[in-house]
Amino acid sequence: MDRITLVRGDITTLQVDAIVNAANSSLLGGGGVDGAIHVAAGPDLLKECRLLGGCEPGEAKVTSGYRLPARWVIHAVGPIWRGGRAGEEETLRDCYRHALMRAVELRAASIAFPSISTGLYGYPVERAARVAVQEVRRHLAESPLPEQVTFVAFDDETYEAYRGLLEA
Ligand code: AR6
Repeated sequence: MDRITLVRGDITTLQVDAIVNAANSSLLGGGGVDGAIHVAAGPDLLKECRLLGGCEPGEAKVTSGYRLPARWVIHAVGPIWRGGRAGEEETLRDCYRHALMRAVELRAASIAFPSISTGLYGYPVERAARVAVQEVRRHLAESPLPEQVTFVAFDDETYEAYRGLLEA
């Protein structure tokens, strides 16, 4: 499907309408991609996040992108991996689904996703990539927006997991 692209690199540099943040439920910043997004966007991002009242796992909330090339940040909260029997897959699916719903509401033509939950939250990369690709494909089959979805892999393992699935 040519509406899906895979790139390696730093999501904060991408010129897309919206980037997705792998946030925590406080929405007040953290490490990993969340930290990188807050640094790149500048302090006004945190000010807006403070007004949002947090976010439940599986949900997604929108802010402006401030100093980022992206116009919006869609903050999604993934599940913390607890072995796989605590509803992690369902919560991860909800994350992608709700982030894509926010993108449609914004009429965003392009969106980029990091590999939600597979860093500090410990979700196995291959399993998470399968969920991400399935949910994005499901959404695109039913919706003209966003026109383009980019998966951003920050390391080789993530890149290879997505490459295998997207070539299949
Ligand atoms: N661009 C793209 N991907 C990145 C970047 C970047 N600049 N930096 C890291 N990654 P993580 P999580 C990758 O830990 O597992 C935060 O503290 C990273 O290599 O950022 O959902 C939050 O506040 C990995 O593949 O997110 C939460 O507390 C992927 O992004 C917690 O971490 C996700 O790793 C969320 O943990």
